[in-house]
Amino acid sequence: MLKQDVVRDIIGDSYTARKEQGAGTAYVNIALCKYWGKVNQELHLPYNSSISIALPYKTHTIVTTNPDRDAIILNDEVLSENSEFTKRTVEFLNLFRKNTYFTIATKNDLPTASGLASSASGIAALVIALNDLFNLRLSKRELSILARIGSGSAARSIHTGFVEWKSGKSSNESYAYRINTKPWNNLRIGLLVLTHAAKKLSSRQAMQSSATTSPYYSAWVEKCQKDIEHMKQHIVNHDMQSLGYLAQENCLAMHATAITASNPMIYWSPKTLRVIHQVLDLQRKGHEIYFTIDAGANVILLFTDALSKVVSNYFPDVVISKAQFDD
Ligand code: 2P0
Repeated sequence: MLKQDVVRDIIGDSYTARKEQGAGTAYVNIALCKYWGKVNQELHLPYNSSISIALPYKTHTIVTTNPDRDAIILNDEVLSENSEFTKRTVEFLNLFRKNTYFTIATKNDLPTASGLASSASGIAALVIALNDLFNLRLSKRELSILARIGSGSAARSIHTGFVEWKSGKSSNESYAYRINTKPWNNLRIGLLVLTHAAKKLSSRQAMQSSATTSPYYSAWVEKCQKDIEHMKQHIVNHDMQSLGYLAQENCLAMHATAITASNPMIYWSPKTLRVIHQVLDLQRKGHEIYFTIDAGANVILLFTDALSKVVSNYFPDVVISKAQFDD
């Protein structure tokens, strides 16, 4: 099965632009139980399920048809055909075009100091905008599957709140849904940008290298199966301490597979390691603060509002936000 078959299964062949423009908004997500490796590279079917929380930073995208060529406008700037962003967007649009081109105008509302990636919210917003343009009225499950074939973590950005992306055994089974729980209003997420340097190896390459060469990869997948079930309980219970420790442990296990790949990826900088030690010290002093780290050097802190002052004093550059629970 190819990506194109997934699209055809979901939207058929007879779709066309039904209005002048389609619009879509999607939020950034941070994984508490990580996605790290694919069983199926073409369809982005992951080895394990993952869980994320939405942040209040979003991508808003407007799509129109264009008779002449694709045009990609990012934050009011027309991008060149050769930019990575244009290439990735055009490649994804190829799955949806029938003798037509598109103009994509996309805006990211992320604080520049946040160090957050917008690729997941970007693909999710584009899928929602295409659904609107073609007036397809797809379900969130179908939108999540379409976002997944663009980029795995985008499957989760179709929703807000706490989200589980079920690994599934086939394309139809591999989608994200919102975990049913009441909003957790005093949860806080702190973003610590420690470097603006580009990654040396993309997550896509690094996760595959971990999956195929790390001696610990099978232990990681086994651990994830347990972590997912525990994490869901901690979310429903609003249990900061258990959620924080588990998110931290899951992150370290993911990084262990990257560090032990034959092409080792050590994403942490000396500054990252310093923050890790600072957080562990705070924990030993009894503070409920925890970290998670994605495929990069920046650190994400998890705590409740009661600790916001302590966190701001300790980490003056931290950008603190609530989680996003509204669509
Ligand atoms: C996550 N990451 O769960 C993990 C944690 C990075 C570290 O999802 O190849 O950009 O497009 O499916 O979604 C980054 O991977 O990879 C990611 P593709 P994606 O958030």
